[in-house]
Amino acid sequence: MKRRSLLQSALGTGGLLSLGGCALNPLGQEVAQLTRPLNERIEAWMQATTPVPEFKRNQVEPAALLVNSFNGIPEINLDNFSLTVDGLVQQPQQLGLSTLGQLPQQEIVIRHVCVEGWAAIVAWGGVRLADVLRLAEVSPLAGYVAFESADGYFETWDLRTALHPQTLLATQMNGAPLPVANGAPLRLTSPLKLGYKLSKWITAIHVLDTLNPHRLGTWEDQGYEWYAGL
Ligand SMILES: Nc1nc2c(c(=O)[nH]1)N[C@H]1C(S)=C(S)[C@@H](COP(=O)(O)O)O[C@H]1N2
Ligand SMILES: [Mo]
Repeated sequence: MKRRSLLQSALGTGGLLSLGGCALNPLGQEVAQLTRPLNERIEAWMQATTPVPEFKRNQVEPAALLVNSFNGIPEINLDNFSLTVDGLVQQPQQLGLSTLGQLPQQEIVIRHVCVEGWAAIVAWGGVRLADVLRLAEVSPLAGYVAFESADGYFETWDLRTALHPQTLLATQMNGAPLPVANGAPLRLTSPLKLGYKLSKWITAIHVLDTLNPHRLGTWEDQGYEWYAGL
């Protein structure tokens, strides 16, 4: 039902009506084949936009957030820092921090959960990853996103969770600039993923159509679950 109405609005009813009797069926099928991946993506997007309930600002637990870094704290030169967005996109980007600062800013108050057995309610501020990906014009063939970090950490995500409006590239934590230990200048945060999916010190985002099963992520390649949903 949904798919049919989307297809109709995409083509315009006039276009469909103007096709003659026997041309309608074969062409209609062909169009349905061609547009199916895009329609599924739009449906996935609509499902994904259900907001996850958040905590109140006065519920944050600053002392409960432990620093968890497998490879120390990398040195990042902020003067020439830029975030790369490339892969299956129409407009690859090199985004400086001032450009990211001009995008709409959002704060989310969510629980960070580490599989090692601790959790903390944190207020994160920053830009929606969806807004950053939109700047790059993601191809309808894309299905995954890979994140590279300055400490060598690597992660891959499904595009649907990446596009969720509460998935942020954070630059603020509990109302202050994000500390370097927690991933400054840019780290992922989302109420939909476990801690190890939330890469700190992100330097590059690659948009992908398929995943390399041997390169799913720093912990995933050692047996941790890939989706890691909360
Ligand atoms: N680049 C990078 N990102 C990372 C990690 C890391 O070691 N390197 N550790 C992950 C894990 S296991 C967790 S729980 C969180 C911890 O975030 P925090 O140090 O800000 O509490 O970061 C995640 N992102
Ligand atoms: Mo973690």
